[in-house]
Amino acid sequence: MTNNTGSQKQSTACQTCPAHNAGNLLRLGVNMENWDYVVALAGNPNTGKSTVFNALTGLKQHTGNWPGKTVGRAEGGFSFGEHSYKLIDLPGTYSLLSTSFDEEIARDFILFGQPDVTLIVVDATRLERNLNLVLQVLEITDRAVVCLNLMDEAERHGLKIDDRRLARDLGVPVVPTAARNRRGLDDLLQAISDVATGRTVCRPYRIKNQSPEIQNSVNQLVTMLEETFPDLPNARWVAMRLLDGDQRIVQAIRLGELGTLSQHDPEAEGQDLNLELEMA
Ligand SMILES: Nc1nc2c(ncn2[C@@H]2O[C@H](COP(=O)(O)OP(=O)(O)OP(=O)(O)O)[C@@H](O)[C@H]2O)c(=O)[nH]1
Ligand SMILES: [Mg+2]
Repeated sequence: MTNNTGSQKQSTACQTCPAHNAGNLLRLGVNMENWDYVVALAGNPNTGKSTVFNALTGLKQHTGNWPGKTVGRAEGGFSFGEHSYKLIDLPGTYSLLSTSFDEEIARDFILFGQPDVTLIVVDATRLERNLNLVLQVLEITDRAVVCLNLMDEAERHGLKIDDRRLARDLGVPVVPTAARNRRGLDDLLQAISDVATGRTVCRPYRIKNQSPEIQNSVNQLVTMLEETFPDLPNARWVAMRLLDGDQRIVQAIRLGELGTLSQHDPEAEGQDLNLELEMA
């Protein structure tokens, strides 16, 4: 992850200006006809995604263990600095290779919804398990922020996490938060804004040890996929899934619906069922 020199100067100079503060956050609720950037909330179940969503949009997406569990996609808006953002709350998912219905909604949006920034909310007390999804998301996007949530719980358990080292190793910003107490949210907003505007350029960690045979097969498939689905954002990932025999992806290709997997109809699928639209 790097900051280019000009913007580094700018961001130092900005430290004292009002645009740098969470005070500059404007919660827009559902009033978001125009937005500059789309931010998707990804993460394992129960890591605090909806808590972050509520804090930033002012909406009241239910939180907590079942029945607070998010079952569909919810959308809300906020503005920060000079830009407005559409935030998409998604059901929790352990993996982008999942097949349960809940997890498919999240997976399809993260993969094919083309968010400008993917905000991955992780449980700081279960970092190792949560990093599985982080690494998968970093395989498919250059623009991600890790929200290291439940830091209050981690501290209570005496856990110390070197978040700077983690950011260096992952190649994307890592922001420690305790979203329920709104701790760290100003830094989180700044990191989202920096990645969205390109002020921060991520260098995500990618797994490199592929054999030449696999690389060759992937390249051949990528060429064919790009010819058939010119708007596909993740042809390389789709090629890997095909080689792995992912039936959901095979079926989507057969039906010609690969590019539209993210466009679920919220009403038809009972999404937003647990979203109360009044402001907090
Ligand atoms: N202690 C503590 N609790 C938190 C924090 N953030 C969220 N929680 C709590 O964790 C529980 C789960 O939060 P949610 O926001 O519903 O989590 P989620 O990721 O949206 O869950 P799913 O939609 O089921 O994936 C709730 O009881 C929250 O109040 C935090 O930073 N610290
Ligand atoms: Mg949720």
